[in-house]
Amino acid sequence: MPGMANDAAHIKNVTTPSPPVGTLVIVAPTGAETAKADCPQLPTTLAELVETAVACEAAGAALIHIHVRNAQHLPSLDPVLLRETVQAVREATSMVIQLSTGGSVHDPLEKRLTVLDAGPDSCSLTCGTTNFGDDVFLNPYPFMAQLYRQAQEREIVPEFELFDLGHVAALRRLIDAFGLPYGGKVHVDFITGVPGGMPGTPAALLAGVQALPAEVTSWAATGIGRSHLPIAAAALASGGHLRVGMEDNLNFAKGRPVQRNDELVSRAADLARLMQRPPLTTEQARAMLSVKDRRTA
Ligand code: KMH
Ligand code: ZN
Repeated sequence: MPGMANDAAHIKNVTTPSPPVGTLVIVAPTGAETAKADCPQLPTTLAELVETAVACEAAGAALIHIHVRNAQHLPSLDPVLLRETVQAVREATSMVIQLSTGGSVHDPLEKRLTVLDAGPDSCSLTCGTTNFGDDVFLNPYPFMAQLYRQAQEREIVPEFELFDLGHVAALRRLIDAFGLPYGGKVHVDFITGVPGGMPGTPAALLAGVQALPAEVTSWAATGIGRSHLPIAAAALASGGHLRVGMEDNLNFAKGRPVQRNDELVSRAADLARLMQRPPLTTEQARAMLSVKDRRTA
């Protein structure tokens, strides 16, 4: 090319920002919405959950987002079950353990705050009320503020769950009011495709990403149901991390139900490797999120 000083210089792109070197793969294996009777392979017992956690860690997941079920396989915020679960998963894996404070749409706000008593490394913190199918997932600002403060005091790293664009503004308000979360990092997760929340499209995801406060240090995304793969691809292409799991998606492909959570983790890990952003190890994930090491406590 005329005027080109060095033959290869024109293919050395120095104007594109480098993406994060690795990919945090989060697994959400159970959730609160699917009935065991409808999906017997859903991990609902402690033994099933621990087996799932071990398999997902081996497949590349570094953070597990946990909803606990009781002996009847129903969603539960029982403090004993929560403590036993945290302890068992902590003994069996090195994954960052995140407890859901969202629970099910039927859980009262006061009870959702008590989840922190179980001593997780991380907790979900949804940044606003959302229509959730025919139900309402309630997250009024005073509840969010209380959860934010309590997580700071207990040195638990929140993952800010954003179901809608307005949730980005609520995150801004929380940071302005209370400063940075414990550890100084701000990690968010876009949950797209919930009927009532932001659509599970790359365009909606990228609108959210562009609106994020400057304090955000990492973001992940998941798409519910059939938006699972497009959102994973869009997140990887845009510098985001991934959440997968049966909480969000019960079909591996059309007509092919998910049998095990680690199938979804393996596919996400493969995609991440293909995009030159291999799955983060649990130690890398702990450093990225600045979680407190509770493993020897
Ligand atoms: N089960 C949903 C109503 C969270 O874990 O924090 C709420 C949810 C979010 O799953
Ligand atoms: Zn959840």
